[in-house]
Amino acid sequence: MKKNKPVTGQSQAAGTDTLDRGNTNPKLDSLEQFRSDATGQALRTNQGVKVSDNQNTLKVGSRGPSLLEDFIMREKITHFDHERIPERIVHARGTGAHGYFQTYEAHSALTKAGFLQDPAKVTPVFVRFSTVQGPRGSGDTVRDVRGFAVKFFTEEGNFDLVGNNMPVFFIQDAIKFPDFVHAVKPEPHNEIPTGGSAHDTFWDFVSLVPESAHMVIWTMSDRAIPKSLRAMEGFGIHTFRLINAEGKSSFVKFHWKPKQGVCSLVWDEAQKLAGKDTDFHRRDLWESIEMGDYPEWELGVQIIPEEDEHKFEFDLLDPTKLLPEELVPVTVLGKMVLNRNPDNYFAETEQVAFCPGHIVPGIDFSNDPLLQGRLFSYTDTQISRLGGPNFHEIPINRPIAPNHSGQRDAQHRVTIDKGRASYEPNSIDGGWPKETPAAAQDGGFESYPERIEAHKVRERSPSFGDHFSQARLFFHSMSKPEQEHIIAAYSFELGKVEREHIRARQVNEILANIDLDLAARVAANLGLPAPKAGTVDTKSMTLKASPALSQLNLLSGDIKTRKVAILVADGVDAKAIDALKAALAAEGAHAKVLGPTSAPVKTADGKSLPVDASAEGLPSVAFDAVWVPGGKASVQALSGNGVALHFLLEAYKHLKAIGASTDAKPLLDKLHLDADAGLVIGDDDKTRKAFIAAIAKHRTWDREAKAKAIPA
Ligand code: HDE
Repeated sequence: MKKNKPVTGQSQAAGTDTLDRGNTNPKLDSLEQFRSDATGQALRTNQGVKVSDNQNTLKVGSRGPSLLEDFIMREKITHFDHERIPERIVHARGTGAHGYFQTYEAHSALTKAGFLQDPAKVTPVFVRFSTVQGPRGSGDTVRDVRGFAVKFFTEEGNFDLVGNNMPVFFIQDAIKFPDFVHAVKPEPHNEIPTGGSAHDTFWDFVSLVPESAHMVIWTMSDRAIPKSLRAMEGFGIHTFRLINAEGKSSFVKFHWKPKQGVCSLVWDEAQKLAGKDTDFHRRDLWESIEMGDYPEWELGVQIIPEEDEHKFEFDLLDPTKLLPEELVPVTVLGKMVLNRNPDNYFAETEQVAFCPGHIVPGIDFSNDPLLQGRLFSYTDTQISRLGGPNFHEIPINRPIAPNHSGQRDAQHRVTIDKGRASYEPNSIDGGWPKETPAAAQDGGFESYPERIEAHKVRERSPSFGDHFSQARLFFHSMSKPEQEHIIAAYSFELGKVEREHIRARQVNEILANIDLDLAARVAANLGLPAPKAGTVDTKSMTLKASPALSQLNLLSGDIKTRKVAILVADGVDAKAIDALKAALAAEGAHAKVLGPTSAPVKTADGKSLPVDASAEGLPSVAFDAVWVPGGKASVQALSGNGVALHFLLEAYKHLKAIGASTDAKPLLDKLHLDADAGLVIGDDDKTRKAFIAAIAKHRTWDREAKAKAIPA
């Protein structure tokens, strides 16, 4: 009988991952029992039977019909047929990483939560970043909110901080969430657009729901096109409570502050990346961790003493409002480092199940009506997404704290519970497991005994009634370039809206109430009549601008982990490359040499220089900056190379730092690119320093007006 397969019977070592990923974290060790390594193992069925032929179905003769009795083929195909699970209703596209959290000191005055007491304690975490609108396979760089969900595996149970990269939300009450999500998701008749909000149903809804005004202006800002997941702030959004051992409660707002600084893509770059590298953000996170450039955030809180609950010009329970950092600064509690990529996307990133209701003693909820609804939704959705109520037993979701309860059975139960009593109280199993009084050492969870006296009503608090003053604060806190980007984003998105009455309503009833100039600029771009001043009587906040909201104030100031392209061709001056590489490496940045093809080039002194990729394979949008080294022949070759010319023009258009050796000036002249604060020419240390300083500034904003004339 003829078989189309290699008859080795040996284990295949090829493809074995030998990377040391620093497996030092207790949660990961607890996952070890679930990992499966097939190295050196025979191929078997799920029932453990060794397979001798994985190439051919059992047939009646080599050309005959297949036999139903082929249990090996049937088991394999049946399993395959059920490989997918429903994707998340929202936040379907995500990427995850393992890491740890460490508190800087004991925060016992604020909370009794154990993981915030001892700086020596390392709490494992798993983080999942996501976009909201698009399906699992959609692009990373679309204009959207980003999810920022962190699972802390604390010794007292799991604490999930399920936040976003923006500090407010579209709606005030959970009952509006399905309406909002139906509006933002692709239109139901043709499932367009994938991943974005530039369509009629979204703008129809938000123009009819003024409480969305503040969040929508955030999504029209650069925050909705982050440069990387590492360069995002994170926010818990809702007000929470922290409670200390004496039972004293403080209101808090959670913040994640990235050590990498906060910065964004420019719109043209974001759109191109969505096609050229759909995986841009997940690739960046993955590669940074593999290279040992571990991303780091500080966890902080704005603390509001209980007695100050009503001190502000807005309601702390209203999730469409932020608490300006100028009014209450962020107190830093500790740091989170992401240092390990998952072994398996599905098992970990897809199956992780977050829930804002997962809290530990020392943390509690506020009455924010959006948060209250979320406490129900997340567990409910996991039941259909993960196939039943036992999703807490999936390895990535298991707490490191022991978990014994009377909960039993249901689909996919993994735990083999011993004993006979699955009820409490019992006298058969010695009464175990038993309650732990809240007052005991390491006591049981106790809700904050807030006193409430009120009527049972369906109504919105009048204190939630101002929808525009914080949107205005946000717009007025932006730098000039950031304001221009917001105007351009509204114009782009509304320009895609087919129904004119929706465009006009957003301009006249929403934007005009935020800022008349903003509304007038957008109206002009859409060809609508100039809007009249807004009619809603909104008091402005006393605070006129919040510098903490402008990303221009949030850069890291260094160039660590930034990526620089070096464009070369035959005849390049190798010494210039070495000098630049050394200067960049000293600052923690990474350089890649790009040739006309992936083949090595010849240097001016006749040596062979390997390249990292071709300029076509790694386009300028994959980099933060570009340098053209000297070597007249190399520069001449690049001058006749369309890909290299486009590379430089595009980097210029995207306001990136550009550096060139003196030899390369004719190339820049050919493209009419003049020196500016971000475009430096020279061969000495001073030029390299100026190049590095330009990268640290992230973009050359002064170039923006000129760059608009460059073809996209
Ligand atoms: Fe979510 N949200 N959400 N959300 N959300 C989900 O849970 C929901 C809201 C957020 O990486 C779902 O497991 C309701 C605010 C993140 O796995 C679902 C309401 C914030 C993630 C759900 C909100 C978020 C989700 C979909 C209004 C920022 C991804 C699948 C009451 C503070 C977590 C799932 C991950 C996911 C419901 C509003 C953040 C359907 C009902 C506000 C980061 O349960």
